[in-house]
Amino acid sequence: MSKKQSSTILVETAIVASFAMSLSLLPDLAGWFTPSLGAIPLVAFSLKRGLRYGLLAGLIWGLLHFILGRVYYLSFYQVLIEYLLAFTCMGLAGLTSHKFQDTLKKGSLLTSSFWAILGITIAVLIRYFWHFLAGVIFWSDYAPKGMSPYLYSFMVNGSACGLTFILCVIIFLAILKFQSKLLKN
Ligand code: 218
Repeated sequence: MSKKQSSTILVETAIVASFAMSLSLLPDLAGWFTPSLGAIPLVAFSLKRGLRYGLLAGLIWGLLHFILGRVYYLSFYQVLIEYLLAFTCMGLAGLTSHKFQDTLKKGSLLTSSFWAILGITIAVLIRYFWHFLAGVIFWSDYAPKGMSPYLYSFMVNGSACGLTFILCVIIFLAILKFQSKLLKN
């Protein structure tokens, strides 16, 4: 890849991270149960440009929460897990990027959808695993009286995880069907 290409992709990375952050700023309707809209551009970008740029975009998305004062701080390790580790993990969708690109170039929409959905599943599950863990360790005081912290964290983060996954898959498949050139590396 030429120097010009890689600097263009770095600019794209910053733009995608900012777009994800601006979607995170939209008012949420159901608190921590709300799906993460910013995950949509992030997984699409990771599948297009690959793992390294995806992880970098996720990290920048996480860091932007600090700059904009949108971090919910309970403790140092909670913030590290939820805003650096968890957000960076969204870029793991790039793990299947090569397979996705190969099959997309061959024109096989069904196989490329399979690889994309696999990448999205890995990224969303691992991200929300970290939120689940942080929920058990750091957020248990917020659980309704008598409810196990595991069940509470699973209900909150499991719902957000499921909704985020469904949204990412539906919108990604729509882009793949109608504007697949946007997703080609
Ligand atoms: C049970 C519980 N409540 C709240 C949180 C915090 N949390 C959950 C999901 C996503 C994010 C990142 C910002 O959107 C945060 C901080 C939790 N982990 N568990």
